Amino acid sequence: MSKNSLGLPIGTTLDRFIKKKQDEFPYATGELSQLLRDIALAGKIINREVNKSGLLDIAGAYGSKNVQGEDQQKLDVIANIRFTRALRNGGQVCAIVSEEDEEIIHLNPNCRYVVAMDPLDGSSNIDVNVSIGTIFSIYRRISPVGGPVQEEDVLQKGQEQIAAGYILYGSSTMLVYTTGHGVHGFTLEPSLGEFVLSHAILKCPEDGKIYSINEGSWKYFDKGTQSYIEDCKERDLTARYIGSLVADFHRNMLKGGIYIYPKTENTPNGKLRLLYECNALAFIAEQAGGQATDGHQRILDINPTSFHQRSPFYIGSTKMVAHAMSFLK
Ligand code: P6P
Repeated sequence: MSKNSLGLPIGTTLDRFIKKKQDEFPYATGELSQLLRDIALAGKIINREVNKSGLLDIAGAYGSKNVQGEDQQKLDVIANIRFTRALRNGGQVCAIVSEEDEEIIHLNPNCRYVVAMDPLDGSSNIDVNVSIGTIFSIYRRISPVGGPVQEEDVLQKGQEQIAAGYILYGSSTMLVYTTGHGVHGFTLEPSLGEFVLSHAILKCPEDGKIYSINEGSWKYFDKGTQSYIEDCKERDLTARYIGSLVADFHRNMLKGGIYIYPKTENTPNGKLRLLYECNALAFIAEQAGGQATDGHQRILDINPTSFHQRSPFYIGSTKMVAHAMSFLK
């Protein structure tokens, strides 16, 4: 039977992969395994709804704004409900921080894991059938199990993540995650309803020729970022910007590239949120051999001070991020 680079048979399901990885850690209780399964289940449900959003009355704006003051899309709200319900029912999570909720969502105080998530990033692309994604981070709580979840349980450095991943609802639906032992990608086989191992040990090329940034905001960029973009053009690099972070990040991780959402006059701390966008993708990028900074420091070293704080974001191939940062000194 043909095997992949992990020595696993082709067609290994996510469930079998999780179990195999759990067996490699004698003290594993199975709680994290169950949590990953719960996330995968919610991802399948969202996938089903995303794929039909044009047919059901679930596309378009919901009519309210999220904590960021952004118009919530109907699928934003649906995704938030689905993920919260899956994690509540899965029984492994004590609290959630979600882009769609201002405050901590308290679940079961007897559980050890905290989840920070963007249930559906890039959702304004839903109506025009462009790829979108779910992003999640998993932490162990700091406060005692059984007691009320504290802010300290949520405001942990990205370096403390136990696991992180994303689900990309694209031309195929993929779940990509790490538990700190490499990055692995699973593709949903719709006829089976199973995520199947398709990208064992994902690695980000140390250099690349793709840069992703919204150049429409050029005049609001700092001089350093402007100079870096001019340098990219001088070197005939390729501009690719989908306007959906997970899709841009995923392509750049596979092919080599850099994604930038810098600080601007309108967004002095950048647009992307540290807890449930930057940290998760930074953990994955580093595990794949890439890099992620805020332009000056490693994303995973930033001490969070609020649930929805934003950060400038430079992420992708190590040599490209380092080169970009050389323009920002
Ligand atoms: P802009 C989507 O709203 C998002 O959070 C990311 O997915 C995406 O990369 C970025 O914002 C797009 O922002 O300002 O370029 O439209």
